[in-house]
Amino acid sequence: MSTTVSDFLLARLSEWGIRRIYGFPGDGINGILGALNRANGEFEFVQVRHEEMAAFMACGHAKFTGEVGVCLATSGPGAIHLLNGLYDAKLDHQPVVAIVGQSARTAIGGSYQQEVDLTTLFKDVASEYVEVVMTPESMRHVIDRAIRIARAQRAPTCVIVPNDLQELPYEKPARAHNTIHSGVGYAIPRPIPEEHDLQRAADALNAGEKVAMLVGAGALNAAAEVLDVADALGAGIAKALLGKAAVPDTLPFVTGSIGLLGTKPSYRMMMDCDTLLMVGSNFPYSEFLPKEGQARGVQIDIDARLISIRYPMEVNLVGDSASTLRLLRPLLKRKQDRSWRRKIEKEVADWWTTLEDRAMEDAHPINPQRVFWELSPRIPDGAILTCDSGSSANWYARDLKIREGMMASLSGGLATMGPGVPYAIAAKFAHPNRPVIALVGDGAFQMNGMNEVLTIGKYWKRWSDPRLVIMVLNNRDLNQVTWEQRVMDGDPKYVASQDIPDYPYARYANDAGLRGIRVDRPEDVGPAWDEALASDRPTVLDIYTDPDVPPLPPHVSFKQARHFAESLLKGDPNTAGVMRASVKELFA
Ligand SMILES: Cc1ncc(C[n+]2csc(CCOP(=O)(O)OP(=O)(O)O)c2C)c(N)n1
Ligand SMILES: [Mg+2]
Repeated sequence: MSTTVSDFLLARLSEWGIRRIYGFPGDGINGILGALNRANGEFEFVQVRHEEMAAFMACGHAKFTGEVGVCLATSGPGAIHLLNGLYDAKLDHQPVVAIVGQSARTAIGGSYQQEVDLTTLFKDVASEYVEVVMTPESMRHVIDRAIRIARAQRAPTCVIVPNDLQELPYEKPARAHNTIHSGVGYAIPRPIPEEHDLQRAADALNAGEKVAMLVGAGALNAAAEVLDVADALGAGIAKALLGKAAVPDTLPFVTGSIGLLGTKPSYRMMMDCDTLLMVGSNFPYSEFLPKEGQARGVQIDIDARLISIRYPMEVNLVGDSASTLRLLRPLLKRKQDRSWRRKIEKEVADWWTTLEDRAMEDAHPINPQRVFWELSPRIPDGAILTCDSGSSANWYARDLKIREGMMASLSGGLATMGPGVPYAIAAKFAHPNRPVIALVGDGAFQMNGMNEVLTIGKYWKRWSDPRLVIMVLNNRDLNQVTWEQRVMDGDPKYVASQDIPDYPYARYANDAGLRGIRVDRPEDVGPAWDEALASDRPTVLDIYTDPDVPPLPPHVSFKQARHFAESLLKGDPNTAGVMRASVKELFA
């Protein structure tokens, strides 16, 4: 049989180093699936339960490997299902290539079954590159460009392949006018700023007496350089959510997360600093940064579009974080006065004590903070952690002590529910020898995580280390939003939108061939983590937690406190429990 366009597509993916494809079938991609079948196991096709999960997995793959993630879906409904996962990749700047089927070229424009205007559909999410492959000859440059642009722009791109084209014989472009002759390969550039701009940055940083650093996803591969510069500057380091694993939480001057899910020492440091050094972060909430005019600002980011948009920076350095910091370091004078650093370290130490006290506070039945607190010392070396959107993101951000050599991620920019479990699956495929822990809410688990447990059941025996623990924060509530209704809007909990069905997740896991552990007593939380992390198979930890413990911001404004009090007066159904659980934290 001659090489079809689909065979060629796969050969090209292989030349680009792609070995795994997350997807779900349909007749819009049967030509490609046939070629996958013929490829004799050269590709690992991972079959998901829903195409959105394939996109999340492709994004997770990119996050945990730095490589391009690839997802494959059929035309019409399959393609539409990918969207949210692709937006997750777009907003977190991850290279993902979506390959989708389309109606046959002979039918396009004919209101045919499953015909959707896919170019228009993907135009926004794949704004860097979305193309329909029109002829066998153009497959080569379209796939080459989709991959290269995804890498170069750190963005999702989309290749649309009409189903009739998939089975045609492949033809090389002729050496003629109107043909495109592309090649494989991409070398990551490491841009650096001009010397005089580095000097201006150093001057500002050298003049400061109270330097605060904020690091994000762009600092994930720059830990040594960040720590070196922080040492010279006597600075504390706060971390945006996606930068959780950039520097370890075990260091005494790391103030932890910032923002609504942040810590008090991060907040205090930003309010008191006279100089701000931001590295690789697009952290959105300006109210958690210094007041305009309070601090001199220096920012390092690889993307000039993201420079100086959260705080008016004095020096804007466009460059690779590690390389730029390495060049900056010799220009910095080590601060002799370490009193600012000492003050930060004292606040960090006090804060960890506060967090422990909060975690050990009684709740009904289990304080969610304790779940995360007990996990910290038990996280195995080299573990990969994922988290979902919901109240668990607060405790993940604040309570979890990340150590060196770990990776951790969640949906930062889109903050979508649902990626916790699919990211964890992608982490296991990418690093089958590393333990993976997913921290998800019961709402997110019901939304899609439960379905993907079946995917885990299908594949886990391929992983050399079978440990994948999914911790379900079982609070029978869409708790994060319930608290937002109370605190931000002063509304009581709207039961109709917030209560979710109670369900025995541990039993479900057992039925699916995994291990299920149900925990409903605080003293069992630690041993349950031990058991799950020593298990010979993937485990669902179903932990029955108290929805009345408030995931409050580190500083609660007077307005928010008043809203909160008003919501209780308006007859919130959880009034008694909420009062009991939160007075200590809120008004102490
Ligand atoms: C797809 C999507 N839908 C809705 C939201 C809004 N939202 C954010 S957190 C949350 C509640 C999540 O509930 P759950 O997973 O049970 O976690 P909990 O907050 O209860 O711990 C909701 C509805 C979202 N971020 N993403
Ligand atoms: Mg919940």
